[in-house]
Amino acid sequence: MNKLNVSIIGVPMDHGQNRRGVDMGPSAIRYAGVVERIENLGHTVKDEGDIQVGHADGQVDTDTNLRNMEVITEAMEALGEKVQAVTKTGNFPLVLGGDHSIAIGTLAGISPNHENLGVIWYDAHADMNTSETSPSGNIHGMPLAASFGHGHEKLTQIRGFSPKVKPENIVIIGARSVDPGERELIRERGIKVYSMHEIDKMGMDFVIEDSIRYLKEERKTDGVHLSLDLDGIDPLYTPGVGTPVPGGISYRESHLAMEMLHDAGIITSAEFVEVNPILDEKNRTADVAVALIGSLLGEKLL
Ligand code: 5AB
Ligand code: MN
Ligand code: MN
Ligand code: MN
Repeated sequence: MNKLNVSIIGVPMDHGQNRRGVDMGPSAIRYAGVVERIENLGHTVKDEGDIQVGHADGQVDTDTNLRNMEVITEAMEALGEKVQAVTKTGNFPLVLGGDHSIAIGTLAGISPNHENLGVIWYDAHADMNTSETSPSGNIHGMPLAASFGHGHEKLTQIRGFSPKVKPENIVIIGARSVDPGERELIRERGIKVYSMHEIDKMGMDFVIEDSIRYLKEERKTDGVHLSLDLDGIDPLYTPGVGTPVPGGISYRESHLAMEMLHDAGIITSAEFVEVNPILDEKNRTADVAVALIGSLLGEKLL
C-alpha cells in the first residue's frame, strides 16, 4: 500500500453558522486519536497546528446577507495558502473543521495544483446557497456554490481566482435537505447528486462505484478532494453536529464508502467538518470521524 505523508491542518471556525462549539472540532478529533490512528497505518503524520480565526459579532450584514463574512474570508485566504504550501511538498492535506465554510479555503489551496480537480461532497445538505438564496445568511450553507464560482464575489474570489472546481466535476452523496434555490442550481448546472433515495435504492456499493467511474473515466479528473460533513451520517451515530437531519447514511455504509474510495486510490486530499463537541455525547462524533479517516487511509480488518 502507498504510504503517505499526511499534513493535518485544524481550522477552529464557528462563524459560518450560529451555534458555538464547532470551533472545538479540531481539538475533539485530535483528542479522539487521529494522529495515532493514521501513524498505525504506516503513514507519517505532521500536525501543522491550527489556522488562526478572528472574532466576529455574529451579525448578518444587511447589504450582503452574509454572516461574519470578513472574519471568514480572512481565515480562508490563510487556509488556502497553507493548504497549497503543504500540497506542493507532496503531502496529503487532511483539514479538520470547524464549520463547512472552511471548504472555500481548502479548495482554494488544492485547486492550483490540479488541471481538472474532482470533488466528493458527503453531506446531508447541498451547501449551494448564495447570499441571495440563503434562508440563514450562514456561510456554511454556501461553500460548494462559492467553489464553482456562484455567489457573492467575496466568497467566490478567495485567493483571486474562480472557479476552484467545475460544477460537472462534483458528486454530492447523502443529500436529504435541499433548499429551493439549491434545487434549481443543481438542475441548471448538472451537478451529480446521490441523495438518500439513490443510496436506499441502489446501495452504497453502487453509489461509490458509479462515483469513481464518473470522476475517473467520464470526467477524467486528476485528483479528487473528499469534503465530508459529519451530518451526512445519520445523527444516531453522529449527534454532535449543528444541523442534524434524520434518515442519513449509516455507520457501516460510511465505512464501506471510505474503504472503496481508498481501494480506488482516487482521493488526493480530504476534510472532515462540522464536529461540535458541545452538542456531542462523549465525543462520539469525533470518534466516528477518526474511524472514517482510518478507513479512508487504508485501515483493514485483516
Ligand atoms: B452544512 C441550510 N441549507 O443554508 C442553510 O452543515 C443549512 O455545512 C445549511 O451542510 C447546512 O442555512 C450547512 C438550511
Ligand atoms: Mn451538512
Ligand atoms: Mn456541509
Ligand atoms: Mn451543519
